[in-house]
Amino acid sequence: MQRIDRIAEPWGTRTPYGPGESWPTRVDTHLADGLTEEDVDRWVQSASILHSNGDALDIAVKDERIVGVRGREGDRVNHGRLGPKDLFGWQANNSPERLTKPLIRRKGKLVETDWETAMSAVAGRCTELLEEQGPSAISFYTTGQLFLEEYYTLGLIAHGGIGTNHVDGNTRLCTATAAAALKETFACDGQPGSYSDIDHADVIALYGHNMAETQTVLWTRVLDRLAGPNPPKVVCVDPRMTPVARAATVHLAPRPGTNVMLMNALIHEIIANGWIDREYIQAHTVGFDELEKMTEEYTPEVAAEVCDVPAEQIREAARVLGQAERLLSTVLQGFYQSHQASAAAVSVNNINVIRGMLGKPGCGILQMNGQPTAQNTREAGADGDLPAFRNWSNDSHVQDLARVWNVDPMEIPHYAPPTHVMQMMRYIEEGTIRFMYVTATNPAVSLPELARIREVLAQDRLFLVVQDIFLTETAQLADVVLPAATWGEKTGTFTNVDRTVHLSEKAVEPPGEARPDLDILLDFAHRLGLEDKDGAPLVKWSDAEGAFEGWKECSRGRPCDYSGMSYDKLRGGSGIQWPCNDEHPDGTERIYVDGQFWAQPEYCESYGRDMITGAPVEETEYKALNPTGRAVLKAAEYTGPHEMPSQEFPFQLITGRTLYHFHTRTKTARAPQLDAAAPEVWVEMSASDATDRGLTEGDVLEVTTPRGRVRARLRISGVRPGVLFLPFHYGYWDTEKGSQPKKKEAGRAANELTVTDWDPVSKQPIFKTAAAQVERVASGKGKPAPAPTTTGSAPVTGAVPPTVGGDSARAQELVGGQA
Ligand SMILES: Nc1nc2c(c(=O)[nH]1)N[C@H]1C(S)=C(S)[C@@H](COP(=O)(O)OP(=O)(O)OC[C@H]3O[C@@H](n4cnc5c(=O)[nH]c(N)nc54)[C@H](O)[C@@H]3O)O[C@H]1N2
Ligand SMILES: Nc1nc2c(c(=O)[nH]1)N[C@H]1C(S)=C(S)[C@@H](COP(=O)(O)OP(=O)(O)OC[C@H]3O[C@@H](n4cnc5c(=O)[nH]c(N)nc54)[C@H](O)[C@@H]3O)O[C@H]1N2
Ligand SMILES: [Mo]
Repeated sequence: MQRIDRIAEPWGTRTPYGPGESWPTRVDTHLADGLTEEDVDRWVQSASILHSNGDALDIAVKDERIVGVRGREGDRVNHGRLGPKDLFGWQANNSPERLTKPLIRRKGKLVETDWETAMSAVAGRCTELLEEQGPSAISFYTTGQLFLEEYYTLGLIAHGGIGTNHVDGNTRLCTATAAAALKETFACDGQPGSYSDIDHADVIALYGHNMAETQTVLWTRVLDRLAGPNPPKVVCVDPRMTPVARAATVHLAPRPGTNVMLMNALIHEIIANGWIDREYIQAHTVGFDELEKMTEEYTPEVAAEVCDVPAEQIREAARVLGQAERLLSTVLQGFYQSHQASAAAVSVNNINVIRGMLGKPGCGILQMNGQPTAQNTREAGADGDLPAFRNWSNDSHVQDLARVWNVDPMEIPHYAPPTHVMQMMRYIEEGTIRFMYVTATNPAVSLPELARIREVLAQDRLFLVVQDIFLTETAQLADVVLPAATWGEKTGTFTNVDRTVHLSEKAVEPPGEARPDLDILLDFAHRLGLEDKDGAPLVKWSDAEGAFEGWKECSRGRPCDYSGMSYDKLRGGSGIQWPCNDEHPDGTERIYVDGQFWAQPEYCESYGRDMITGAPVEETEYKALNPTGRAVLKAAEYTGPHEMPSQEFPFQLITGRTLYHFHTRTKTARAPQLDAAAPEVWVEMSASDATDRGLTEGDVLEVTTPRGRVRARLRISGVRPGVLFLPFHYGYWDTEKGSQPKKKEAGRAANELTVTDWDPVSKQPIFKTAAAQVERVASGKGKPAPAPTTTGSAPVTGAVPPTVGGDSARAQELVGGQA
């Protein structure tokens, strides 16, 4: 047993292993200072809620408080390991700043109130507007951080009860493109890959995915393969020198926004060299000829020019991908939040499909999720889609859902695609949406172009309900704030990237009067008097397990089939991968085995969209294209990013994450070890750009775009020349002033700068390319930027002290076989 500083060593100790072997276990534990395992009263089963990886863990409880966590050794996902956010993030639950009472706006100010007053205000205003204007006045904006049971209930209330089409999740900002890419290629959401593909792969390709910082435990698995015999080759596509890039066999650092150009060149090379599985293509796909034709002109030389990557490097990457025998591909925000997001992500699918690398150990695609429960937002229909991957443009699917809910099919809106959140903001701006119920998301920091968002959300004619666990920037704009219980204080299930479902049990009571999100939603439904077509209550459950049972029925026979699971079955052992049903009682490791897809016109979730315009494909067109339900190869030509550098704004700005923080930091800033590792915003620039401008590490800069300004210290890092990187974690709730930046004032949230623009197919906002300028406002006086040294933000100049956590950051590691 050893105690490791897991701030200084985020991935912990290596446990090397070889191809086809099982990943050794390593049980990681962190308890509050001074406590040992003997002091713990009980351990309660759960999984991590601070990323999409689904690290299984047990919550340590002492004196009815959470005092730590321990990885679950027997779980298929993490084999006992935990990442820094897992190890330290739980402390936020115990923060004295938690919301403990409902708040209501009186004379312009939020004041404490009781639940009765708060809920009758919420339900009352909703009812009024339904009478005045109808369902089009009402909108819901949820998250990827609640539980499956809560999303399913929310979707039922919004779609089956109120009948509004204005339902979306922050998953729109996050992994709408993952869903879109899977729907384009396989006509259905759901990840083809399994995490155990890492154990078998000989090539792992990461596209715009900084796995080392964003799924630290999954990266630990890759590091352990890299440290073992016959390691896999790693291909990394990222304009920054991330830890993934440093570990890569080939690192391509394209200009932001040029992913489709690069992908077309890679596909061109793979086809030109015959590195394709013609038999598989013939038997299981449609669209190959168009793909070949479309990519014909995209030679490595053409791409080299546009992407500013040497042609020889593109050839080298194509060779590695083309000669792989077991290829695992992963995709995340560097593709999803960049220009031509869906087209780029679909191209990654194309590579695996034309190489016939699907449904076999080591051959997988992970169109990654980011948030812990984002998969469930999508499955349960809380992102506006219909539950259980039903197709809103297939009338028989709508009828089937109406049967499950016992409502009239005409009451379920399906006349048009669901309203995405950026469109909802527009409708609020125009005044047609007048009620927005926000659950577990902080749009006043996370949406693009914040000056506009603040204005939209602060309007008097909008009734804004915010259900959160802290008084966030968004909550400060609300008419009613509802205090929620969170992870560890309520029970429910959630599903990670590789379809593994975990149960997370209630460990302790929530603080004060805070209530589980599910209970609040049930209360709301009852107050609205929502009924089914026989006059019985629409929502037929009163607790999480009841909601799960309802969901099982809704999912029966659909791809994401949970009908074979139960809370009992999820207790004790490992998480279970869907589909889990009579045929597969223990779940399903890999889908799309032997070229079998869920793409049949009658069964599929989606007929797809046009890759350039985003217009939905009609049923008849889809039937003609893909009558027997094969994988669809779709190609798109490259078009340049909308906002290109100019003389006034010479840089390309990208935004993203750091290892130690989660999103708008409402949780991680309240965990001292995590906060100290990256306490303030910074901006990254390459050494050559800094030298050209006479800037040094730590200088205080102002970054400007046509939308706003942000002030941050300079970190000279391995980002490619011409590009600036800003972490998007830093809002203003924890600043001295705690208030939004005034007009003309520099802020610290990256989204002061980002642009109101989205991908035409997935409607995901483009957070990763905008034109920007920098100006030095003060010398750093020798003080370095507050950025970590352990990550993609590692300094390349000057003497910057290494990021360490010290004694309070030591976690216990018990490597398998050690006693
Ligand atoms: N530590 C931590 N982990 C997290 C989260 C967190 O907040 N903190 N959030 C979770 C969530 S919700 C998500 S969605 C995931 C996100 O996980 P990631 O997608 O891995 O994280 P990002 O930093 O947003 O972006 C990844 C990379 O995209 C690169 N990039 C930017 N523009 C381009 C481009 O045009 N082309 C290419 N090829 N690359 C580009 C950036 O340099 C960056 O390194 O992380 C999850 N895990
Ligand atoms: N510029 C830029 N912007 C981005 C991104 C980027 O890379 N760059 N990434 C985008 C992505 S991928 C994402 S996922 C979003 C994330 O953006 P947000 O969703 O706005 O970020 P969070 O801070 O995770 O907000 C979640 C909120 O839910 C609250 N919460 C936590 N648990 C519970 C619970 O159990 N119940 C309730 N009711 N509330 C709870 C938290 O306190 C927090 O306020 O940001 C997006 N915005
Ligand atoms: Mo995300």
